[in-house]
Amino acid sequence: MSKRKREDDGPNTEFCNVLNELAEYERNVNRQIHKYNAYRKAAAVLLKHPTRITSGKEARTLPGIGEKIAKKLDEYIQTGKLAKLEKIRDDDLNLSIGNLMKVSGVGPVAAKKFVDDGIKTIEDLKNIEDQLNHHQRIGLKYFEDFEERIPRTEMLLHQKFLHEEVTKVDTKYTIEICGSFRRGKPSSGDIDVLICHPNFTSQTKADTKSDYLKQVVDHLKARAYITDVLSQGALKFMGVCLLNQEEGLPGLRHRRLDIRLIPAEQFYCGVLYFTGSDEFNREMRQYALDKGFTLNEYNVRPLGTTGIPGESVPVTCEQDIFDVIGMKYRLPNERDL
Ligand code: 8DG
Ligand code: CA
Ligand code: CA
Repeated sequence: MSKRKREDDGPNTEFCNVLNELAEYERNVNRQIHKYNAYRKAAAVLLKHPTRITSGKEARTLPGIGEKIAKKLDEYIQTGKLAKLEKIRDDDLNLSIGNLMKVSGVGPVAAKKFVDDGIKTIEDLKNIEDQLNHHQRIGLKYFEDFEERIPRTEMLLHQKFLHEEVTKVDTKYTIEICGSFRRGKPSSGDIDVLICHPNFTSQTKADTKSDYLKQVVDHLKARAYITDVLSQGALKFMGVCLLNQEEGLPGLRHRRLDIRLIPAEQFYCGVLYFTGSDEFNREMRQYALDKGFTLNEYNVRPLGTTGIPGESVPVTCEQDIFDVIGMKYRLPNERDL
């Protein structure tokens, strides 16, 4: 039901999946964001735990796992199932919402509203296209394609194509494909592209900003690589792409493509952030805080005694960021927690 598919197996993955399913239910059906967050946090803690937990009591000793969650874990450990989860899985409302949310552009709020209006299936959605926004229409149009993850072999072809084409626009562009691809995963949900240009920094005036991303997008449209636009601003493009048959393999599918233009001096903090994983980002951010720095997708800054961030520290690669906060460097493929 989750849009994020986990591929990694750890000793507690099974328990994490159970908790994540409960989380989705609380968010999507009950609109209980606090409960959602509590389950998500507990799942993240268990995912990182090095050994398989054997009881709720043991789980209770971990941060973020309280009595209620511990009880559920006990029930699951002892009986191999969870009554609440069985009920949820049979809950038509939950199933319908989860199903509609598979469409790109349909979030939990929209999905719930559709179901309340009697629109419960993908087929139902196709009958009310006029009530969908642009993003949702595109999501529906490529529904089958977007359901498929992108094999790494194809990701490598996108990478080659994008490198070639972006540097044709201007050799000064730097481009990096981030996300799960950069972490070395065997498949990716979408293509997360970051670009920068030395003449575009956070000091660049607003009126000249617009061009650096637009030029790249226009070129990729002209090459018939970009087929649809979901949204486009000066700094962020969200859309759909398709490799040419001659570029790669037969039977290619349309893929979700995001391109972000990052001010040159922020590029490596951006690459670090958009490489993830998001659990790793959270951990690194906390590590930075413990060492007196604040780290985000834009920069890394020292925190003064007053807790107010100072000037951002200049960095010229990802390694620099690790060095600044005194953390041992982790290769992208070591950032899946
Ligand atoms: P996938 O597409 O193969 O399913 O996985 P992914 O590449 O790891 O996930 P993503 O959703 O495409 O996000 C890319 C990276 O962006 C992620 O690895 C880390 C960073 N990121 C966060 N938080 C968030 C967030 O809330 N939304 C998005 N879109 N990205 C986030 O750390
Ligand atoms: Ca991705
Ligand atoms: Ca993405």
